[in-house]
Amino acid sequence: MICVVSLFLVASCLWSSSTSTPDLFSKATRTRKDELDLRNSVFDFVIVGGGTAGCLLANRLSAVPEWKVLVIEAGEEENIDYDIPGVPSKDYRPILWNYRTERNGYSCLSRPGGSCEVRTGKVLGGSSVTNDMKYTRGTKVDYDGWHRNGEIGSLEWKFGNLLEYFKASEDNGDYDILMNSHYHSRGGEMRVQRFKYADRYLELFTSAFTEMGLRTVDANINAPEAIVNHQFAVHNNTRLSTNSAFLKPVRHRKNLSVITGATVTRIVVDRQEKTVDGVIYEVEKGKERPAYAKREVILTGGAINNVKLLHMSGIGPKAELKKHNITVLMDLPVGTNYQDQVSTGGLAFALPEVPPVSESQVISDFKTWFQSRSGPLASRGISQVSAFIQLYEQNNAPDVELTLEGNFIRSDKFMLTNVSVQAAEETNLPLPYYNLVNIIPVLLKPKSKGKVTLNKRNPKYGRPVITANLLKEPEDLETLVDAIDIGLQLLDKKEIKKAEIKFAPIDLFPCDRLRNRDQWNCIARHYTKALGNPVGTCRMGGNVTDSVVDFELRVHGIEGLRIVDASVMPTHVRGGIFAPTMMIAEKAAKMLTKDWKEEKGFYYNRR
Ligand SMILES: Cc1cc2nc3c(=O)[nH]c(=O)nc-3n(C[C@H](O)[C@H](O)[C@H](O)COP(=O)(O)OP(=O)(O)OC[C@H]3O[C@@H](n4cnc5c(N)ncnc54)[C@H](O)[C@@H]3O)c2cc1C
Ligand SMILES: *[C@@H]1O[C@H](CO)[C@@H](O)[C@H](O)[C@H]1NC(C)=O
Ligand SMILES: *[C@@H]1O[C@H](CO)[C@@H](O)[C@H](O)[C@H]1NC(C)=O
Ligand SMILES: *[C@@H]1O[C@H](CO)[C@@H](O)[C@H](O)[C@H]1NC(C)=O
Ligand SMILES: *[C@@H]1O[C@H](CO)[C@@H](O)[C@H](O)[C@H]1NC(C)=O
Ligand SMILES: CC(=O)N[C@H]1CO[C@H](CO)[C@@H](O)[C@@H]1O
Repeated sequence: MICVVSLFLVASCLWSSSTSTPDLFSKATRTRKDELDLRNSVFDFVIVGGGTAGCLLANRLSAVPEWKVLVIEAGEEENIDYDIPGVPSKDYRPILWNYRTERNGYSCLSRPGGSCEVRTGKVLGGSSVTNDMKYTRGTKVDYDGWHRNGEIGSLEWKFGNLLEYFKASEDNGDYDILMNSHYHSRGGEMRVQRFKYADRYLELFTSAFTEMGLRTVDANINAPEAIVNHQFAVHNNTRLSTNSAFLKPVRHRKNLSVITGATVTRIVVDRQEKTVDGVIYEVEKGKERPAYAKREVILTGGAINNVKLLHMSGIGPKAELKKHNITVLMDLPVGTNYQDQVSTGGLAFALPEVPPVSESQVISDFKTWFQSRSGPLASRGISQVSAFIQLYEQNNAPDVELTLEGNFIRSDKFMLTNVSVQAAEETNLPLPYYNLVNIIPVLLKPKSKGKVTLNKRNPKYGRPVITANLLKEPEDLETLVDAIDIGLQLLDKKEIKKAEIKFAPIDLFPCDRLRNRDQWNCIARHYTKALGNPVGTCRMGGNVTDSVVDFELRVHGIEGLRIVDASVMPTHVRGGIFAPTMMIAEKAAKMLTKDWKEEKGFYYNRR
C-alpha cells in the first residue's frame, strides 16, 4: 500500500499548486470511489499522445508483463473511412488540429489570412492516420549529420546504428525490395508495399523522369537521385496506421489502458526533486483528472503540441514563460529550432480530354473497395510516383522531391478558363480520378527555422503560435525555384509531348504579369505550402543551451520525463518523417527497457 500513501502525497502536492481546485483528493473527504479512482490512475508509464510514435511505444512497453501503461490521446478512435487509400487528404480535416502558421509578409501571402495550414492528426494513430502513408526514411547523411564533435551520444544516432530499428517494425511486402536484406526486413507489424493498381499516366511520368536521366530505385537505399514507385503503409490495400499496426492488436492486454478524447494539460513535477509525478488531463474543459507515473511520463504529442504542454508545465525558455507568468521549472529552448519542409502550388499540368467521371462510377468503385479491397480506390493515383533530385554537387543526397498529385477539375471549358491555385489543389474526387496533375516540388532539407510559442490570449486552450518562417532563408527560395525549373522541363519530354500534356491555365495572381524566375519567386512566396512535417522543437543534444533532451531522449534536468517523437530530430531528414518517427519510438523502447531492467533480469521501481 506504499502506492496509496505516496499517491496521496503526490495528489496533495499536485492539487495545492492549482489554486482553483478544491481539495478533491484530501484524505479526509475521500470516498471509497475516490480511493478506487486514485488506485486506478497509477501507472508505470504514462504516454502523452497516441500518435505515430505513441502507439508503437505503447505496444513495446506493455509487452513487459510487470509494467502498467497508460496512453492518453486527445483525438477519438480511428474510423474505417480514413483507411481508404484513394481518399484525398482534405477529407481528413475533421480529425486535424487545424493549426496555421503566423502571417509573416514573405511566405504564404495568398493563402487565407496570409498563413499556411499545418496539418497534423488528432485521432488515435495521430498523423499516421492523416498522412500520405509513404514509407521513406531519409538518407544516411541526414542522420550522420546529427553528430557534432564532443557529443559522443550522437554516435548512437548514426544511420548505421539505426537500421536495426527501422527494420524491427518493418514487414516489407515487395520481394524485389526485400531482397536487399541490408536495408529491409519482414515480420514486423508495419506492412509496407507498393499498390498493384497503376494507371497509364504513372508509367508516362515515370518515363519522362527517366528521360531526364533518373533511374527507378528503392527510396530507402541512400541514392542521391531516384524515381520512386513508392511503398505505402498499407495492408490488404487498407491504410495501416500505427494504431492499427501496433495498438489495436494488443488492446486486450490487461496492463494497457487507452483513454481517447482526453487532452493532457500539465505535467506534474516535484519542484524540489525535479522529478515527474504524473500528468493532469481533461476530458472536458476544466474537468481535471490526474494520472500518476511510477517510472516515467513520455511525451509523444508531436513537434507542436509538446511545446505547448512543456511551456504550460514550466519547462521552456525563461523569457517566453515569463510573458505568461508561468513559474520556470527548467529553462530549456523548447519550441525553438522548428523546421518544416516547404513547397508551393501553382505548377500544374492539364491532361487532354479525360472523360468526365460519373458519380455512379465513383460509388461503384467505393463498393468494390469495401467488398474486395481492390479497384482504383486501392491506389493513390499519380501520387505513387515521385522523383528525388540532387540539384547541387556538395550534398551527395537529394535536395528536392518532385511529388505529383492528381485532381479533377469539373469544368467543360477547363482548358479555356483560368483555375485558381486553390481550386487546382483542392482535390474534389478521390485521387485516382484526375485531369490535372499538380507538380509539387518539396524542399527536403530547409534552412529556415522558426519557433512555437503559447497562444497569447489563451495559453491553455488556444492554438499554439507557429512562427514557421517558411522561406525566410533566401537559399530555400532559390532551391525551391530551381526545383520548379526541373518540373517545367517535364513538359519538353517526349512522352509528355506525345500525350499532349500542357501547362495548366492557372490564375497566378498577382504573379501572372511577371516572367521567368521572378514569376516563380513570386508564386512560391504567395502560394507557399507547409508540408506539415514539423520537427526540431525538442531537439536532442549535449547541453541545455541548445537542446531539450539528451541522446537517450530524457529531458535535461528533469527526472522521469522523456520525449519520443519527431520533435527530437535536430534537423530534417530528406524524406517524410513517418518511418523516422517509428524508428525513434522503436529505439526509445529499447532504451527504456534497458534503463529500467536490472542486470539480474527484473525491474525496479523509481520510488
Ligand atoms: C498531409 C500530410 C501528409 C503526410 N504524409 C507523409 C508521408 O506520406 N510519409 C511520411 O513519412 N510522412 C508524412 N507526413 C508526416 C508524418 O506522418 C508525421 O509528421 C509524423 O507521423 C509525426 O509523428 P508524431 O508521432 O511526431 O506526431 P503525431 O503522429 O501527430 O502524434 C501526436 C499525437 O499526440 C496527440 N496529442 C498531442 N498533444 C496531446 C495532448 N496534450 N494530450 C493528448 N494527446 C495529445 C495528437 O492528437 C496526436 O494523435 C505527412 C504529414 C502531413 C501533414
Ligand atoms: C503577469 O503578472 C503581472 C503582475 O502580477 C500582471 O500585471 C500581468 O497582467 C500578468 N500577465 C499575464 C499574461 O497573466
Ligand atoms: C482483404 O479484405 C477483404 C475485405 O474485407 C477480405 O475479404 C479479404 O479476405 C482480405 N484479404 C486479406 C489477405 O486479408
Ligand atoms: C487567364 O489569365 C491570363 C493571365 O492572367 C489572362 O491573360 C487571360 O485573359 C485569362 N483568361 C481567362 C479566360 O480568364
Ligand atoms: C552546447 O553544445 C553546442 C553544440 O555542441 C556547443 O556549440 C556549445 O558551446 C555548448 N554549450 C555549452 C555551454 O557547453
Ligand atoms: C503492474 C500490473 O498491473 N501487472 C499486471 C499485469 O497483468 C497481469 C496479468 O493480467 C497481472 O498479473 C499483473 O499484476
